[in-house]
Amino acid sequence: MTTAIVKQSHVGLTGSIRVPGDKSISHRAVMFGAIAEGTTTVEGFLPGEDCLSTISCFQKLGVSIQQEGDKVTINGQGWDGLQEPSDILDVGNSGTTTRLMLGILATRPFHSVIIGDDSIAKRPMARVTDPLREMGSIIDGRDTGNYTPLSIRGGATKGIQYQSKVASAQVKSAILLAGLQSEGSTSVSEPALSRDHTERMLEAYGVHVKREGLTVSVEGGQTLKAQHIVVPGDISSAAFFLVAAAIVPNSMITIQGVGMNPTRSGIVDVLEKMGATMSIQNEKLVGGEPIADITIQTSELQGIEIGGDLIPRLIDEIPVIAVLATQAKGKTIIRDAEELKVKETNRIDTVVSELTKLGASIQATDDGMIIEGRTSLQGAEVSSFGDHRIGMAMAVAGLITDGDVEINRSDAIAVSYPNFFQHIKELQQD
Ligand code: SPQ
Repeated sequence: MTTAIVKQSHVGLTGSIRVPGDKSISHRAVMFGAIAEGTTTVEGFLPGEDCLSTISCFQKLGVSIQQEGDKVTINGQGWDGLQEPSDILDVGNSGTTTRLMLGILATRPFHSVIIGDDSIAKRPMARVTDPLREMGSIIDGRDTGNYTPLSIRGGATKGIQYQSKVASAQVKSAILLAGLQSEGSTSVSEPALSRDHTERMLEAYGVHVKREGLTVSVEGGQTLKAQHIVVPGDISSAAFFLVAAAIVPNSMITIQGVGMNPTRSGIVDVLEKMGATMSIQNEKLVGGEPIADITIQTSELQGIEIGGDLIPRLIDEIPVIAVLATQAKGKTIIRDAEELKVKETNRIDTVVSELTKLGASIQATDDGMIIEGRTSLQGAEVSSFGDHRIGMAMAVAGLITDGDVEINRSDAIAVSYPNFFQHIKELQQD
């Protein structure tokens, strides 16, 4: 077990960093390149463990992929270039790999078996396997196909009009990917808009995607053409440093080239609503995704209420928003966030248990949490429980605790941010 010790920062965080490439976009760049015709090149790819799992799965499916740091080359041979794997497809800790790959395999006429780590084995897959079975794919697994290991034999599938109960980009993407090689048209409607990287990137790969309000549809029989993809900085990774700079005294930092897709930028709205002093510069479009530089400094913060359609726009940032809320005056209420229970950990439980150990006034609710600020936090021994976002949220808290925070299982951070601790050091030295 790896343990990281984080000490209170006696200096403010200053300077400028560029966070690693967006995890959601990196996965999609590789997967779509693998089913496209021709050579796709990716720059700004996130070489985190989750995205490396995606590369390894598609290599096992017969696709030639070369990766060196943040550069990837994928020699796609179209949909038919995928071949029956002779080995199990191991997704590691990655929910995105599992669910999107299921959507791709749903129409491939061969057999595959998908496994992952202990955390993946607890994450519900019926939200994807049920609609894919409805389309005609043969899928089985533990609990009749709800949990890994999963086996899938794709085949002649038919399009569906699917009404999803959850706002989930993974559900939406899996069904749309299957729809691309199914008979007729396929549509997915969701209760609130989830991240739209699949829609944007499929369009970049030459696919016709129709969007109407909360419904996205595609026609069957579509192929993808190889592209050059530039991956923006991951706003979910930037969030840890935006919060750190807002709460560590005497800080002022700039994060360059951050993805500002409106379906992901809820953290910026929250910081603004809480009263953070921040500015956004150099806004531009890169490969169909908006990016910008964000400057933020130590701020006086107020508690707020967070819920409704804002939740899918910041779902992965809630662990670090909880840390932020401990330093805001008054109450912060997070509601409508039941989806937190089915992430790498039950993030309502893990956030509440670990922040309580640091002395936060925080209470779990059925669909979120209530945090009372402002509290002085104390050092303690905590765990990431194998969840990268819990590990990094604890490290950010450790920058302001009186006494050290010892984070067990800190190696989980490499899932999405391999150079996280290096970036903390750099901002402490500027
Ligand atoms: O890939 P994984 O493990 O599901 O990763 C997480 C994360 O915190 O990094 C969630 F645990 O992000 C998901 C996100 O919550 C990535 C994602 C995507 O790339 O499509 C979509 C969201 O999940 P969902 O279930 O709402 O679609």
